[in-house]
Amino acid sequence: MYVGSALSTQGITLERHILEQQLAIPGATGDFTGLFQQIALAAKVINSRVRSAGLAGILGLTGEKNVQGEEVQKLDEFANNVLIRSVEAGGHLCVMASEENEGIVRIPEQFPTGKYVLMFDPLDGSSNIDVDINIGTIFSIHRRITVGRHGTEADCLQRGASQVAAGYVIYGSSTVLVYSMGESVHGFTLDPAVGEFFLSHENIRIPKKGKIYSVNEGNSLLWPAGLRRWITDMQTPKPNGDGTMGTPYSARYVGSLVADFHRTLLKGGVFAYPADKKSPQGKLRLLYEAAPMAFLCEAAGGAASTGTGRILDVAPTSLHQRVPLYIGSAEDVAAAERFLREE
Ligand code: P6P
Repeated sequence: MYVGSALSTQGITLERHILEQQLAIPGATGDFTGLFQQIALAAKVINSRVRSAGLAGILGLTGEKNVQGEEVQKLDEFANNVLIRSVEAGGHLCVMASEENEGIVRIPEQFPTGKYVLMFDPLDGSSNIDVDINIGTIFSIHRRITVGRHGTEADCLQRGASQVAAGYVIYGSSTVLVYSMGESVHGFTLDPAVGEFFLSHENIRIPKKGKIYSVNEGNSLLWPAGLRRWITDMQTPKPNGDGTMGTPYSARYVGSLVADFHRTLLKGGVFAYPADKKSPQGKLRLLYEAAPMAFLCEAAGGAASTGTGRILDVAPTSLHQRVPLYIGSAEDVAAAERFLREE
């Protein structure tokens, strides 16, 4: 949703908004604002490259593989480098982790370190780059729990409930940055005319119940019976209670987590990447995909579950561990958990 340059005159910038949010947090030092500014700068640079990728001939594969064993798209690599370079010198971080890096990303010796931990998926949904489908950047911020100049993997392996902030940038029909510090969720649309993010979605609240489900039904033969019964239930019209029949849920699936989650956050409903016979832990990564999205969803009044428990309560054991994900409107996620219990 691009509302034109009206934002540029009356709009609240991301920086102003974060400063105001910071003022509400006792003891906040402004460190946060600096870190967010660096993340926003990286988003603008990535956005610029994503928008011109087709012209710049950087689509397609570099031929190398990332830690997930997936072909690394040139844009993936570029986005990863931009994010790391944008934040490593600011003195706000003690350690980073990225989908594109097997181990932790250390702060170079020439730079100061700080009290935060940043984990990210630099360009989620990158397999959609060549077909011009929305992609995104996802980030998660924790406070460090170790002492010493550099952070360690232990600083990264914290429960999602201890995040101090999380967010994503969706490179879609417009470029929107959505973030939360835990209490509320806000969206900012990039005004390309001035290169600033302006408040466009204040205090996002997800509907308690929706009418859209989002799952890759190509995997349905691999699903447990309870999961199939859940999907069938949403496809079945229910009586309205006044003698008329309701309508079934609609199915929407982009295949890009940021796009499917952004729609779910704004319109309600549920997105799921379940565990199945092929992926016993699901496909999505806990630390830099499921946990930040769960943080945002709960802050907006929704829910996020592994199918049997709260995503934000999962105790991580490795940087790239996968987790099943059911996320969206609270009543829809609760229904999924009910059907999964009925194995
Ligand atoms: P599938 C993109 O590759 C991604 O990691 C997420 O963005 C997306 O939700 C999921 O995988 C799609 O996976 O198996 O349905 O193609």
